[in-house]
Amino acid sequence: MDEIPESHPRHESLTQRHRLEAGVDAGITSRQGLIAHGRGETFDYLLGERTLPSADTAERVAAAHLLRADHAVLSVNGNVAALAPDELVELAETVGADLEVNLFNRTEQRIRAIAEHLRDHGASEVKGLTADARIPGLDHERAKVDADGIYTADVVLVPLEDGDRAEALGEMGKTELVVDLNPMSRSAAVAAVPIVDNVVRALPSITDHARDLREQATDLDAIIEDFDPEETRAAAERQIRQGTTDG
Ligand code: PTJ
Repeated sequence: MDEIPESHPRHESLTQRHRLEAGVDAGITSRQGLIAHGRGETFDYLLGERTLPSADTAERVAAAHLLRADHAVLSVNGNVAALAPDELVELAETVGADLEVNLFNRTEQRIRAIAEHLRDHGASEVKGLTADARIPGLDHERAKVDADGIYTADVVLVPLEDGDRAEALGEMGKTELVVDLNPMSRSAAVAAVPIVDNVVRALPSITDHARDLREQATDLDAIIEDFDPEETRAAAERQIRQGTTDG
């Protein structure tokens, strides 16, 4: 990463690519993760590589859900682990959530590498290794979860999700907070709180909102009830299709 000067106009974007390359080399990120990132980059470019006001609102609502939860879990895949390990650990600590590794291209080796990576970045406990429960209705590897983690959580934050599991978690009655740069994705469509933003910006923003909400003893129920998930997706879609700035 040293070779990209900070003054380079694509510095942030190139840094993210380097993190993912390093993630693949370290056995954390899957090669498919590089393709998924490329898709995300396109949406991010069209969104102006910034947090839209509508996404910021969604991030505040996500913070409210995480603070109000009985048992919140942040689901971790190979992309988010490579892109934002510090931010994941900080958010988990701030809102008292568990971190659980849950992979689409699951191997024991990758699960262990990601758990170790998160511990290197300060996580005290990382779930996902036990995998003693299954999400009903899913026939791929993402169904494998910890009984005392995602399986029993009431609120789950799922960055860069695939639509299948997003739907299955919703059917289990969980409140899903989905970070996905594509407002038209199935995951965003089924989420209680779709956050159309880059996970690199979304996680620290949720943490900041959680601190503010707690400091100001804000009424969490009111924030959550006022939120319209369709409107936040529509605002992002308008930005992408028309380049309007009312997002
Ligand atoms: O680590 P694994 O094995 O669990 O695999 C993770 C990936 C991401 C490879 C897997 O879940 C996958 O294939 O995902 P999809 O179906 O390609 O969906 C990824 C979604 O995330 C797409 O809608 C992208 O636009 C979006 N996305 C990509 N990068 C980012 C992003 N959203 C937010 N922040 C990003 N940095």
